[in-house]
Amino acid sequence: MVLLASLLAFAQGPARHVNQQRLWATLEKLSEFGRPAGAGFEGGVTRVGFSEEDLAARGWLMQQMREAGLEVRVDPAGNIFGKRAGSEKFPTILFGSHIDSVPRGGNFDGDVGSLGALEVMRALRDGKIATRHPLEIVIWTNEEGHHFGRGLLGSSAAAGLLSADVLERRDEEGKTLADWLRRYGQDPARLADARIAPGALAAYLELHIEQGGVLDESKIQIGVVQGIVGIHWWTCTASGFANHAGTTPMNRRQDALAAAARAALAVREEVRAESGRQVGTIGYVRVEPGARNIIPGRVEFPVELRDLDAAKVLRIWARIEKRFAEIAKEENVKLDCVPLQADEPALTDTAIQNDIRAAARAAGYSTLDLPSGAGHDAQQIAKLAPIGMIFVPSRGGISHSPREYSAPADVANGAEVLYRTILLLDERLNRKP
Ligand code: HGY
Ligand code: MN
Ligand code: MN
Repeated sequence: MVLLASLLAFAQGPARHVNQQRLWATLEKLSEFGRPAGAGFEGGVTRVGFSEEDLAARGWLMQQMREAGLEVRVDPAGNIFGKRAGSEKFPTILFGSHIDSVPRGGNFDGDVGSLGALEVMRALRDGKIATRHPLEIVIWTNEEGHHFGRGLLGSSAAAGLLSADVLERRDEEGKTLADWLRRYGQDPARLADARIAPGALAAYLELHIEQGGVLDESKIQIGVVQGIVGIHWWTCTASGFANHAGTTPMNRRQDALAAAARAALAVREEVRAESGRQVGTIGYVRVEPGARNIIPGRVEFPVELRDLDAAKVLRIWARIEKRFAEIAKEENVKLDCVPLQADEPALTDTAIQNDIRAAARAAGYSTLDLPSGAGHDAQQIAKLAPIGMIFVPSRGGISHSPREYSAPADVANGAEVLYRTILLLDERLNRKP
């Protein structure tokens, strides 16, 4: 009997330190903040940064962090931190993610890394584990950038990458970032104080769902992230002339939507014109005046380009701009684009990649090295400290959708690898030669 039990335990791999049930129950609880009416956990969530739902979720999470014995504080950018002391005066090992979502998103993007970090802190407390380095959780503000066209907002502030003018940028409701920060109880004038001092961090780790289908298809449990793509955003406006749809002959039109439609296809062609994994997207069009019997006079649309190579993105953009100028001339409209955000690609630290691989191996999980096509706060924190990212499988590779899903065991595996990687880092960093 004993032999059978130990054989079974061996087949299942070493026991986890983190608690799968507790972590999953916490994910389900968080999903209630922003859950669509009548839906269950699998119905997705709308909890965009700075919304009422986000505000309520933040309050609940801070309470959970306090109950886990952490010292909680909020910085002037609204980033939430929860600290656990170390035995030495060493820089902090920071880990976390975000809890804001895209509109009609899922309950895993950001939540897994945030609550996985909380579970690690709970497990360390349960096991009475002391570390040499102080450990700190972070929940970054407004990662998705639904408002103001500024994603990675909190981590950008922490890395000193925000220009002061972002405070006066208005969202679609006419509110400025300064207004929103006041709602978070912060003084916008102090935004620059959110900057984390150079040398304050020993390392930054982020656990996240893959948001692509590689791990799921290959049945691999843990992804070791090699690097995170750069993300460039522009806002473009096609300005034509709104006129009667029945009386304006086809050759006399200045149709802003026709120009925007051609622009969308030009973006796709230019992105596809080179080999590689670069991607380009036009995520919405706002058509004015927006009536069946009026020729569109004005159309706003964004262009987003991503790649691990920033030079490639700029090269593709230069070709797109040329195509837009040709389209504008042919359609007799104005087509102008202004840059909104450019977040650089970032490579993860190779020594931390090794730690993540070793942690996964020790826990009995398979691993695969892969790049991240999604943006993450880690790419901003790479300016301050060596970073590492742990991915877990996303079912069907679906994300930014209510159908986003990762299995409870996969989520717990990721948290276990986070737990073990933190302890490996605590061991390896700041050792005297
Ligand atoms: O848009 C993104 O890549 C992200 O999920 N923040
Ligand atoms: Mn996302
Ligand atoms: Mn995310």
